[in-house]
Amino acid sequence: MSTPFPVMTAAEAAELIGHGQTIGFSGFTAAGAAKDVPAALAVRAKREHAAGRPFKVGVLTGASTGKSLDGALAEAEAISFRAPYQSDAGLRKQINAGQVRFVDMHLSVVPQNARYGFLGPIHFAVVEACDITAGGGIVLSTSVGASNTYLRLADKIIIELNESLSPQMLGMHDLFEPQDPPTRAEIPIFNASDRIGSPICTVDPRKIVAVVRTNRPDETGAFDKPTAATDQIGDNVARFLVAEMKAGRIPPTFLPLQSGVGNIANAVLAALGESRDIPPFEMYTEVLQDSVVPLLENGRCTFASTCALTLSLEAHDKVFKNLDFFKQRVLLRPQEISNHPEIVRRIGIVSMNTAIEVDLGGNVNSTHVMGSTMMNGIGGSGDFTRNAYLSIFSCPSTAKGGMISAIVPMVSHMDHSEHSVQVVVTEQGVADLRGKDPHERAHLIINNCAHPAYREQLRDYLKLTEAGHAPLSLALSLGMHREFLASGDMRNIDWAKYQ
Ligand code: 0RQ
Repeated sequence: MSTPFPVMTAAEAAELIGHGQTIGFSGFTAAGAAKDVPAALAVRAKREHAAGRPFKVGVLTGASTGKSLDGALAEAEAISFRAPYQSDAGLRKQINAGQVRFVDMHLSVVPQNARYGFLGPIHFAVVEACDITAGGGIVLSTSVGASNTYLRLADKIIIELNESLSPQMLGMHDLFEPQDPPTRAEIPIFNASDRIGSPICTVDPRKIVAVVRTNRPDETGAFDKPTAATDQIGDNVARFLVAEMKAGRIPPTFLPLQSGVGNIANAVLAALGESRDIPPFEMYTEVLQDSVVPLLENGRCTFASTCALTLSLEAHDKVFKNLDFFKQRVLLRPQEISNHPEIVRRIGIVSMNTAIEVDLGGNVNSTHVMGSTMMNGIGGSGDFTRNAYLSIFSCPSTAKGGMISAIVPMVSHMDHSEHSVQVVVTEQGVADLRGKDPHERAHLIINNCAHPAYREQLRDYLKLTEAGHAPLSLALSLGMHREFLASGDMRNIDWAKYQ
């Protein structure tokens, strides 16, 4: 591909970026994340640090990224500020040590916050693309994330032109940015497959200061093998949804599904795909993982609107070898649209996300271990949960070999409140919280979702709670967390110790 823009190496492009600047990178999960330029920027930062000069940048992305972006920049101690979601272990350490300022946000609001000026100036957009025209038309790659907004807002643009991606990706994206208040109109999506925007992102070509040719695949990690617990959770969700359909609370044509990231989400989708009682369904989601590829091939999933194709190398090859087939069935949207509350509410999404812990009121913590240690971030789980037709959270009933109960009297941090969480699922069973008062919820969650090793302790806690609308003891509600911090095992809880 010839291009009229300055072609340079990643190292040369990294030299254009200054200390203290903010960069909007492409990447929504490792899919479509910039790779060579951030890796080169990390090398530059190390060189600057060795020479005694400060070098840190603010990093905005779509969501998490790959090891060449968050991993390399964290390792080089080159990140001053990071938003909105990340999953790199090294960066997580720096965030929790207070070395990196991390601002967790609902993913759907990141682009509008950038437009409103809430995130400060964006000096550079560094975006992976699979094609670029002389007039500044950019065909994005395996995710959209917030790239369309960063490209428009940034002072300068660096494109990583990934030549390993088929240029035939043209047509897989649907790029649309809403107007800003006070004159915002509706987003005219009425079905998961509706196209409302442009397949390319057009930018002012004068802003493109560098094109870096690359051919690196996405740095997507492999999935862990399913466990008995993840399979059982998948099964429980599938059986619950079948019963809902049979009861007439889900239409016989079914509803579009959203599913989070990770092994549990992958297992849930696999189970839904296998269930012959669920009709072929659509997805309106933010991340499309491996398990959906065979479902698209065999027609169990008829259409998937997503923000990212987060695929292992094998699944990626499958899709790209048969791209025309998948282009008819998959659409990539900006995160502002894939996660937009307006669309989620309108088309009636069934949302399925993963919890770290759930409390007896039905409040969910998706982000912080023991209240203070950030795991990844809220991601899109709040965008979907709050606005879903039916919101489901699942998790194994215990963590860390049984020493932690995922069902606790009160969550140590709250991301999704009892007002938004409708159904809780563990490998033990399903607690359907709709229409239940706080006392009924507490009993349902203990009986149906808590691990048997914790049920008695949780029932004892309920006996010790004050009378009132909600069963809560201000003195004891974090007792199980305190016990874990004291003895390393929540099973040792003795409520008398904490009264
Ligand atoms: O720790 O990695 O040390 O083994 O948390 O837990 O069970 O492997 O599950 O990978 O699906 O992650 C909520 C973090 C779950 C994720 C969360 C420990 C556990 C393990 C991971 P190890 P699992 P997953 C779409 C929607 C928020 C964003 C979201 C997440 C590690 O799903 O980040 O949903 N969600 N976005 O041992 C202490 C507990 C624990 C615990 C689990 N109660 N206490 N540790 N762990 N429960 C995606 C996007 O928005 C892009």
